[in-house]
Amino acid sequence: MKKIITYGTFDLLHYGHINLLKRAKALGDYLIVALSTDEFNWNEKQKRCYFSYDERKSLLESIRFVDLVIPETNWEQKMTDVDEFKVDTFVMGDDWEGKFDFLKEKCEVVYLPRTPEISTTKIKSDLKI
Ligand code: C2G
Repeated sequence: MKKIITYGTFDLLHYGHINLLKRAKALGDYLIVALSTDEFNWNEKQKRCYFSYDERKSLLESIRFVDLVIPETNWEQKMTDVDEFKVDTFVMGDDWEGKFDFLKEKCEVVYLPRTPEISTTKIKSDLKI
């Protein structure tokens, strides 16, 4: 079984996220999503989520491409996650191109093109939230 892992906030879940998860799953048989906790988002990414971790987790778990959701609580956990879950491929959108190449010693690293026209920031500004 080929195991894939990806990381993110996935707040205001939209089709750009779904496109990423769909393509990530197509690279293997089992997709793990490491979902940024509310604390990690605020402390490390200065992102305040609209939906809580539990709400974002339940949304992701309802997506047929997603097999397991685990918490992302720090930047450093990727190296241990890859070992602990016996991951074959690490996937991120190409806005992160090159940032996680250190994982190449442990697994395949794939950066997929982002869906260019959509983002949570755009949704919020379009809705004037
Ligand atoms: N994404 C995409 N197209 C978009 C928006 C997002 O392909 N229009 C991808 C991103 O490239 C990322 C994933 O969807 O791979 C999740 O996006 P975010 O929730 O914005 O993730 P981010 O805040 O970048 O957190 O340790 C890594 C971080 O947790 C990534």
